[in-house]
Amino acid sequence: MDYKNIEGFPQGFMWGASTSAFQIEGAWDKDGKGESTADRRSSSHVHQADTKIAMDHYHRYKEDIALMRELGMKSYRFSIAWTRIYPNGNDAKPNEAGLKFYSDLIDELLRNNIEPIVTIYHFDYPESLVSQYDGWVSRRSIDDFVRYAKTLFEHYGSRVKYWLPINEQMVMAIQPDLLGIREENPELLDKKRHQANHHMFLAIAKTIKLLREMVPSAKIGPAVSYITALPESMKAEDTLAAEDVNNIVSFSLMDIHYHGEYPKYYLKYLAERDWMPVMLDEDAEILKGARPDFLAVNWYCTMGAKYAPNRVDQKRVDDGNVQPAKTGMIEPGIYEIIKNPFTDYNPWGWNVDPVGLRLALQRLKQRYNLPVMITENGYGDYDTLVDGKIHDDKRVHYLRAHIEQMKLAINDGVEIFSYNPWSFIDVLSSSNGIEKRYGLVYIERTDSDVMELKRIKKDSYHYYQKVIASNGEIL
Ligand code: BGP
Repeated sequence: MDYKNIEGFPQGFMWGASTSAFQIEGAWDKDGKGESTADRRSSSHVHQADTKIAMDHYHRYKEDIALMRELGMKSYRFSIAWTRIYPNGNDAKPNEAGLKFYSDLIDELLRNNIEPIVTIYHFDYPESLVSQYDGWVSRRSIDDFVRYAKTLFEHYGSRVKYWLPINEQMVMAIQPDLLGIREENPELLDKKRHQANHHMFLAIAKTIKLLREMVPSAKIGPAVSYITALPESMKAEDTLAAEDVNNIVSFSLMDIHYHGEYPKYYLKYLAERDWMPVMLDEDAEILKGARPDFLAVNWYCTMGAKYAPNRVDQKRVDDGNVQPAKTGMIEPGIYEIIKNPFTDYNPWGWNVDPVGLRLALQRLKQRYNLPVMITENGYGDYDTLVDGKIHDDKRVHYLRAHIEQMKLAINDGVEIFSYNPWSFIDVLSSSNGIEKRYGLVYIERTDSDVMELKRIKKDSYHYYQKVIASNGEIL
């Protein structure tokens, strides 16, 4: 629907930006830090930058926060590396140096009037827990996660209001190498990844209840990879296929958190494939009554879907990338992901479809009616330095178009209270090293050469600065 009168962003709207620990910090084994699955995974990508130095944010966080302040950021969404706090994931005592690093970081943000939004765990699971007991596959993982979260609430609970327990749990269940699950047998791998997913649901529910006891004024919500699939045609079976993608990949997770139980369609999906995890009697009680305060959504693009008949010669196909539903991916009997001919694509096959964001936000309102913060949204591209500048016009276009649609969604009645595009500075992409850049700030380095790691403001930085200064009036 078009509007004649458009109301603006609410006062106090939190304009921010996002990063995660392993993608920017570097100092991967400094001051007692242990190895994470993200460290190991990145060093296996031989021609890509790894987590060892990354963007050296660990040593340059003050310089980075000064840039945030100059940009006008009101919030900053970052993650804590579990292996800085507990190098082995479950050590007898936390690592004081790790605690101090994040304490200093939070203080520096607050001094600069930037609200910290903290992801407790973003793709960087302690390797030691994988060796000790197969990580999330074991039920022991639940208590270790909750104990780690408790340590964070004890140390930072009085200073951090917004918490996100686990980033994109469903993506990790679809790409289980992110969880450190290394299993050759495909049937066993499927069992393990769904068992791990169930344990993450329980861990999040317990963490939400714990935060309510320890810091009643704090707010917590899951950080979800939110996919919006659109049907290829007007055939009802294609619409159903697109809805199935949305349900299986995104809404199942939000449904479980919101209702405190697995929805029937998801139970059927798991049971029919023989992927049902082991659930104990007590699990129903654990899941109940842990409704989040808000939804934190990572939303990038739409994708096309059509019905894929269940033929014997068809197998589940994906390309091993982190994005959970890529063109060509098939779930026989459910859907096939197809290219959308109406939209532009970035060089990695992610499309630009801003109206899809408005649709996605409307659906959240209809289904959950919870406040929403956007914790990721951004454009990955090869950026080239020309005369010391980055003219990232496509990223500026992407941001403008998505902010416009977010504004319309607010007019539609969706309660959105924070926007944190991905990413503040260039980060290591989860699968594509540093060549796939997202930042508002360029980091001068390549995959093979660390260079000086100079911070250079891109055109998108200057654009977003004006957006923030006008509270979204100048787009
Ligand atoms: C999300 C992750 C981020 C980030 C982003 C872009 O799934 O939460 O960590 O990596 O996607 O993905 P990529 O780096 O693969 O381009």
